[in-house]
Amino acid sequence: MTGSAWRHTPLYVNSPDRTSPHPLRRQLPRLHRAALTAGRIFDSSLFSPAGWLRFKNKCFLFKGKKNDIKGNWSYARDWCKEQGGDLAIIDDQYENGKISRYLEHSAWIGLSDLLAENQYAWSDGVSPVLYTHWDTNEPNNVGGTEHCVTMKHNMLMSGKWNDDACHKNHSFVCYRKKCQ
Ligand SMILES: [Ca+2]
Ligand SMILES: [Ca+2]
Repeated sequence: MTGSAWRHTPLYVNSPDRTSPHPLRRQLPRLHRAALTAGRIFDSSLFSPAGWLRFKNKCFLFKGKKNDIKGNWSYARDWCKEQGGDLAIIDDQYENGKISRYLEHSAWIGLSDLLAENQYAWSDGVSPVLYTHWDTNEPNNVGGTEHCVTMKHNMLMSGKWNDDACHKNHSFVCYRKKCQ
């Protein structure tokens, strides 16, 4: 049955006293249980309704695919904060690997050495740097102007980190604790 047929099917037919439910009416409890079950599966699966992806206890959102917005590092951080999160904080190889598989372009993450050269810190100001995954010869602070970090993605590889100039527009990855 199509969705519109479902909406327009009366639940009571040919029953003047409305005590004889339409056959569909008898299916409602089962349909309702199925919907609830589907909801639970949906909630605990990778995709949340708003597009956040759950990897263990964190949720990540990927911006900048195809015609989606891109931005410089500050814009990206502000955008993530408006969503109740921050730029992605990556604490281990598992998270790095999962994120790298969803990238379509190199993307900003929350790491920078904006406050002090070569003293890398996460943009929330408190999370310790537990893990890094620098590409070969990175971070190299080219021209003394590279203070924000991307996770690289290209035809050959995905997932290695590079310090880049913060004013460049890139895709970006947000994170937050709750998916919804
Ligand atoms: Ca730097
Ligand atoms: Ca670099």
